[in-house]
Amino acid sequence: MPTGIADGNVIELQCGRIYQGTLDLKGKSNVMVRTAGTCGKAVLTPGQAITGWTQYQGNIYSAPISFDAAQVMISGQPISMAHWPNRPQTWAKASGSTATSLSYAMPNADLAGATLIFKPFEWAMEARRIAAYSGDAMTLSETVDRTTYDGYELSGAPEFYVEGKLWMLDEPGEWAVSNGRLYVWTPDGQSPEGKVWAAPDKHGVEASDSRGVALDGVRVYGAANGINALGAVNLKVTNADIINSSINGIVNSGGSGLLVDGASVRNSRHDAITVKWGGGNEAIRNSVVDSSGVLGMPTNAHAAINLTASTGASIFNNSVTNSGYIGIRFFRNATVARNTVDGACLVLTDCGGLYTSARDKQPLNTRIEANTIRNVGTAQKLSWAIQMDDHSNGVAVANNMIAGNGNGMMIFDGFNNSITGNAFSASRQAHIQMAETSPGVRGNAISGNTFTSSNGEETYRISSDSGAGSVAQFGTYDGNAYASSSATFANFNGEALGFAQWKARTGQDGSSSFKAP
Ligand SMILES: [Ca+2]
Repeated sequence: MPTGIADGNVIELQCGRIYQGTLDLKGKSNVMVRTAGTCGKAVLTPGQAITGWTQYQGNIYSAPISFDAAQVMISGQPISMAHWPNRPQTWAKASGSTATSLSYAMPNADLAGATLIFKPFEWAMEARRIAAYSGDAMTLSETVDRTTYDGYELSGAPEFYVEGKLWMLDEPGEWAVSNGRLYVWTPDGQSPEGKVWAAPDKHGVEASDSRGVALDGVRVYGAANGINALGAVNLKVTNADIINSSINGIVNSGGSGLLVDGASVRNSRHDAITVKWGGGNEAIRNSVVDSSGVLGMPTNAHAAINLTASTGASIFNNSVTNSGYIGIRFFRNATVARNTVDGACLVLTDCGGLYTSARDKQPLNTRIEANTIRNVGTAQKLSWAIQMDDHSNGVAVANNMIAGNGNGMMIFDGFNNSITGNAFSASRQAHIQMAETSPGVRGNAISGNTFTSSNGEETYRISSDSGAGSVAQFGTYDGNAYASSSATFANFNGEALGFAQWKARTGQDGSSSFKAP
């Protein structure tokens, strides 16, 4: 692994070679790292092959390991840290909890140093380190990794599981470390010899607080964060593969000007590309983001591409598939265009394929255009291809293809948005939902869209805690082409309306068409 890199250096890595460790670019300026030659991307990894396996008991094998593993892969595919309970149960239900303890009569008292994962909400999971266990109560210490978890309080009787102890290794596809040995039960039950790669809790590239660092044509494999770049400005990641990250693929929280172009980010335990705070002027384009937040046991995720508070992002031409929670999250002055989001909300719910919100109620000035969004939360009530949450306003949603999702879109307490030229079909529950907690959904224009309803779904489901009089002021509807065989065209604050009733009730859709699908 190159060391002692100076500002302005160009680092050429040899093609096809594996560099073991963490590439340290912390605080550097204007460093370029690239692969030289055409024999394949140079590989950066903090991990290594593990050899010398002997049978421990049954299908469980063990081998010496010189570090505390954070991730274990068999033939390139991550397997799960040993956990209790196993699937399909997945979760146990606590008998009680306080802010620093959880009560449950566990099957084994060896829990000190293990990790508790619990579900404070349907849309979040939390982790705590277990310091001790006695009298049917776990004593909990710190929140695990604040960039990945949010620090929600423990209370009531939440669902939980525990992971990280050898006694929990009791089914195929689990691993554990104990007393300097790695224990594995491979998915096929065979000896792991020649197939195992394990990695410590270390990053592939450490580029925090750097300026103008560029990584081109490299492969980062089996790291904690593939590229850890907190506070980095103008980080460029081009033509790179970031595979099997035990935390996230690229982390640029607190930075700005991130460019990701032509990257492949696969198998990220939580998020693929995340700017959880700060940020600005990101360009994420032409990249493939697959399997974020879906590996192994259920875990927390924010979004496969997560730009929580960024202004000025452009997110173009990406493929975002198989996301545990949100596919792409963005904020103000953003353009989100020509992306495909296929399969999102696969682990958590109350979730969107695309997500934005405006808690400050200021205009988002954001465009969502020509994206294809499908298979988002197909079995859920609280899932939407496009979720415009908490006072979203000033958003143009144009020419998107929205098919086969739990719901097409949601505007929650939002106003002054335009929904134009989109094609909605095969929603499980409704194509467009709008809802408010107090009068505020106003000025939304829904025109020139096509809606196909062949599965009994409602075209509109709109409601207000303030009653039907407020619902009537949500927006305007015109020039739409509706094809519906559903018994209910619109759910108007709980009132089931056919198309003619909808027109009579609202005075809208005067120039829209309606037919059977
Ligand atoms: Ca287990």
